[in-house]
Amino acid sequence: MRMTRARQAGLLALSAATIALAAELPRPFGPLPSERQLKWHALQFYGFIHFTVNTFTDKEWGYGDEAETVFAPTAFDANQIVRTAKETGMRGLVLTCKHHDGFCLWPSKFTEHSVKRSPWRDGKGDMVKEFSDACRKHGLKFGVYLSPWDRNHKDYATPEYITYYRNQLRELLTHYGEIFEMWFDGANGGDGYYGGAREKRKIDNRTYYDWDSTWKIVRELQPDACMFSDGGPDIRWVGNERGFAGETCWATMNREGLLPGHADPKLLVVGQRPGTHWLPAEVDVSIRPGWFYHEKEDAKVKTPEQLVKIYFESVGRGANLILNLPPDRRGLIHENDVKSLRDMRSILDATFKKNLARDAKLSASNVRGGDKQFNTSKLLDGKDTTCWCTDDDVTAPQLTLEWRKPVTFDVFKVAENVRLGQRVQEFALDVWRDGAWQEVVKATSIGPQRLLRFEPVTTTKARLRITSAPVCPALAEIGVFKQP
Ligand code: FUL
Repeated sequence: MRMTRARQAGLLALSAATIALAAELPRPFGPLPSERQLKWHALQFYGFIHFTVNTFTDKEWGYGDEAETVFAPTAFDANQIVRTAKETGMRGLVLTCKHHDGFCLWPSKFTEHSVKRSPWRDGKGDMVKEFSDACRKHGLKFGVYLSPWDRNHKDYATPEYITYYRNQLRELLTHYGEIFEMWFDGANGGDGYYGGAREKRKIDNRTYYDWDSTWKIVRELQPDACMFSDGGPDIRWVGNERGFAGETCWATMNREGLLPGHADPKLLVVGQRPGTHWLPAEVDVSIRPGWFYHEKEDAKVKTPEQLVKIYFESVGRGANLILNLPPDRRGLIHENDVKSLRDMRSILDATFKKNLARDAKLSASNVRGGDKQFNTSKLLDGKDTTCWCTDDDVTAPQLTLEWRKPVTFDVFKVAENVRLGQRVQEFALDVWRDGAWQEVVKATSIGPQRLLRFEPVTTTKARLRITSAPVCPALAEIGVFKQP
């Protein structure tokens, strides 16, 4: 049978329309991550280095009157520190270039209160440079912390100090290569040395720092750097320093009015849905009780099991983890800390060595447009840019995993394609036991990665149920693991 020209054209147009329809990703939902935030999400786990005069005076917050000569590490080695971080899975380091006491780890042009006057490297050293060079050598990202509060500076609380602060910020953002994260601390404790005044100085931390202008400097000098503070603008504090994100943790938040030192910890830990901005949480916690090294805490280093728990409750809840490793008076990471970190790494490596989902047959209750570019194979392709997604009206789909022989597992991993927003509200995992489906675990919020731990189960079938979502889900990856 011969087709008329018109019919032929009609068919062609129809199939083109079907292809165009099927090839379309779902429309994004809610606030979306920026490119710089996406790069930051990919890091997941990195280190914090707290090092200054406090290490030598045995304090947590220096008053600002410390003599520069106290800063005297005897065997400082940035490579030992960076190697330790790298070996244990960290992908970057953020250094306290200046903590609240005002002492600078680099020879700033704008003050003498720095390594210039210390015996370290005969006053000719630049610790920020040694750290940033070592990070680059070992393939780690480098970030900086510059405390807004300065208990040493005579001008603190006047407009002159803001100029000083911004000058220092410019030094750090121009002389040390690419910066992945700029850490703005919200602490402003009041009293200090302040050039000898030894008094209490109060500022209004909503207006004093004029954050909008300060943030502009960072954008201009380091456009790819994510800025951290209580309220972003790129990354939010998680609201506690104990090492956990909320059991429900949205990567979104209402950002209006949030500033360093100005946000409600109870909201920060959970985030807000849908929120006005993509503002993911960073979990900051120290491997020891304090942020700085104290010999008396040598026996209080967190155990490998505690660190693994922190990992699951931060990275496993869609946040990033910044784990503090305080160098000791030698200028090295103490042996106890190194041991705990290595053992944590071994546990995590053994846990994630084999993804049992790879041995399973995957089937879904719906695949968007029946199109193979959105099918379940995308859940195991190791890419966070692809996804299994469903038709627009299918917001509660199911995914089944079937094994030929029984498998035992106690960790479930799921990730969303966050380029399309944080879509899923609630989900559950079931396993087939005694001839019926039984729920093992349920949770809210997925985001860039969700890890759930539970008592080991042995089964031949598992099922992920998306139980609530305002739009069709778009899942990037899944995983099924057994802890050692
Ligand atoms: C806090 C500071 O006051 C601590 O000393 C530490 O630097 C921590 C990371 O942030 O706000």
